[in-house]
Amino acid sequence: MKRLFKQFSFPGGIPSHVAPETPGSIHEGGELGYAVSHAYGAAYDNPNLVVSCVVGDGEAETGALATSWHSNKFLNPLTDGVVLPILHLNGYKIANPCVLARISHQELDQLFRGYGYTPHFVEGSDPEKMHQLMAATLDKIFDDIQRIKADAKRTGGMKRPLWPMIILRSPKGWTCPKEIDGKRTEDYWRSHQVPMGEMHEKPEHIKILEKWMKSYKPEELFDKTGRLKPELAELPPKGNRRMSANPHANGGLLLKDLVLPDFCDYAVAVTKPGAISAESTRVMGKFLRDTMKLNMQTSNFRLFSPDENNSNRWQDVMEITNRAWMADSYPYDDHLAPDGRVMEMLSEHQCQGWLEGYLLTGRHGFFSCYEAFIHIIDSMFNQHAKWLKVCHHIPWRRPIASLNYLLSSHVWRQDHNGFSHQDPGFIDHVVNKKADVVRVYLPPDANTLLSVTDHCLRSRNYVNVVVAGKQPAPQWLTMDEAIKHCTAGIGIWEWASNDKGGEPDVVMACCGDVPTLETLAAVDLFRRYLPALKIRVINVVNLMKLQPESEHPHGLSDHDFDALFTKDKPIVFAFHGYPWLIHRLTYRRTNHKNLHVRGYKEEGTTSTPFDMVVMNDLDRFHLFGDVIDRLPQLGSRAAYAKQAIRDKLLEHKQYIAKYGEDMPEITDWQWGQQASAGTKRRSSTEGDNV
Ligand SMILES: Cc1ncc(C[n+]2csc(CCOP(=O)(O)OP(=O)(O)O)c2C)c(N)n1
Repeated sequence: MKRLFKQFSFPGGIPSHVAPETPGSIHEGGELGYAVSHAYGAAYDNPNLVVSCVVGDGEAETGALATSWHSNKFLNPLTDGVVLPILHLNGYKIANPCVLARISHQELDQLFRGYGYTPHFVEGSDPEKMHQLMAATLDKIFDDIQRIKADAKRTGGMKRPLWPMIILRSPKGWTCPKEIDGKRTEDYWRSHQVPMGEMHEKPEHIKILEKWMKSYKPEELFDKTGRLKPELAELPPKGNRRMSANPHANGGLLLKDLVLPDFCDYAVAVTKPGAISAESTRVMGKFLRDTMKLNMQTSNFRLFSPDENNSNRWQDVMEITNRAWMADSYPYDDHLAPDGRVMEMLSEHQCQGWLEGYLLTGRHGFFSCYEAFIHIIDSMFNQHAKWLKVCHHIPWRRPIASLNYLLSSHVWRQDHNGFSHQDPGFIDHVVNKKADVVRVYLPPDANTLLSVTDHCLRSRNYVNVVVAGKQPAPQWLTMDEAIKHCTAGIGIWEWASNDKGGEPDVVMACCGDVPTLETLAAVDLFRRYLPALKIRVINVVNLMKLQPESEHPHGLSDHDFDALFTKDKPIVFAFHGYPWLIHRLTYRRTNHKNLHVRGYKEEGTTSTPFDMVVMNDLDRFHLFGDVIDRLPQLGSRAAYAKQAIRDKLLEHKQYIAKYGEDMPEITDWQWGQQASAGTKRRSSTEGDNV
């Protein structure tokens, strides 16, 4: 017993909150707000599971928890399990009363009926009576659950049931001393976590503690040697029926590999670099559609999005399934059904919480989100990444499917939505986490995105962040090339470089679809204006390749890094996100002093796609100028070219002010062709709801 107590919240022991170390848990108790959405995530596609979920009245005040009551509109009584929320009104948080504990019974009752639940109140402070009341209420609730399930079977499960919930009102710090040092403690916020301290200074506190502990009559529970009495040890369930051994709470035990189609079957037919265009995420959507199809039988794959599934171009998935929906529906609704496998609610918290619950109980999923708004769940990502990090060191925790994000509708193509929708900072946040947990991919085209997607769906115990655009964009690599490029994660694009067999004058690196386009367009300008310049083009798909190998398992060795980026040549690096991140990842590299990074520098508004890159100095003309500035040896030859380019920028501004769109020589630009020779490209597909 000494050992048990000593390890609790003790250096080197176990945390005071429920944590990965706690058998039977999928839910870290530290950061409040996610209990109900985790519970629903666990219940989806687990028709025989009842997930009871205790919610503190303080936790119930958080934004994430407040929205999560609505999860019942997405729960199918035929194919999903049940969540039994137990709202615990103990009246107080750390130092304040709780809102839900201080509204009238009627208001409370109506609130939860309004959320679609049937509340059962269990209220009081006499332990004996409360135990009986709770037991009787649970009996009634489990009968109701069985009846609801049977009704659903009989009627086809099209109607949303009013699921039961419990509202438990009991004193905070129930059965602790009523007062300590003359101050109200039981049934008050003072009982939160540590009702008294100063055990060394105040011997009377030891006395209080002793009296308090003895009030539980340990002599009735344990024998003289401190062992639990056998008749009591008999009471809990056996084997996997024990809470701690429930396999749902160690999801890897239940995890089945996804059946994946061959991603090469979805390849965009690239005959030569840049000749055709495609919407990368729409191509990914076709692959996900068939992934969905192949796993319908096992019901272990879902997609999650805050109302952006189609906007991010995954609509082909609707050929196979629908959006989950148990609320009212109308004949003209678009792909809503009780058994839909696409989870859409306008709450990033919900999508994240549901997906975490779903993954932690041994299933698979993908979350698609506008890049700017994924920040809403920064903190939830933190907690999941921490959970995974700790699990790496707990041998009995079996690997679970990775948490996969597609961040689309990204910073560079928020033409109409403007500044509010322009923020590529989630990746800065993500790379703070342990290298053995996070992966960040920026595939430059559809074929690389397919290869990355396949990889993410097969991986385990990671958080994979994939950033890819949804608008029509030039396609660079054949599937063969894409696989090689993604396998390496970084590489020289030979067809775009002209330094083979010698030394480059400059390295032009790019990471992200739009920076890749602008880099290649800049290289094209050099072909025209300064063809003798030796340029090496490097593309980065796997951002973590830039880190030293000592920092990240994907990191390039210094030797390989130097071979690619040279030890002394200027590097102009066009990056999708904030430029500082590239510096952060490469500051130890030999040639860091020659690294000049362009990226998003918080300049944005409603404008054309090309103007977005111009505002942030990431456009082909600025990149061209950057190279010239770093190669003084070009001398006056370059001065004319630079002037021509400067004039282009002025022309661009005048043109967009007049026509509201980019110049044809920008939109129709094709790699290796004269501007006029290209066919008019469609630069956006806003018809698909922006
Ligand atoms: C998101 C978040 N904000 C703040 C805290 C700090 N905090 C820890 S416990 C607590 C009060 C919780 O009250 P309640 O949910 O009613 O739980 P109780 O301890 O009363 O059962 C707070 C604010 C936290 N853990 N998580």
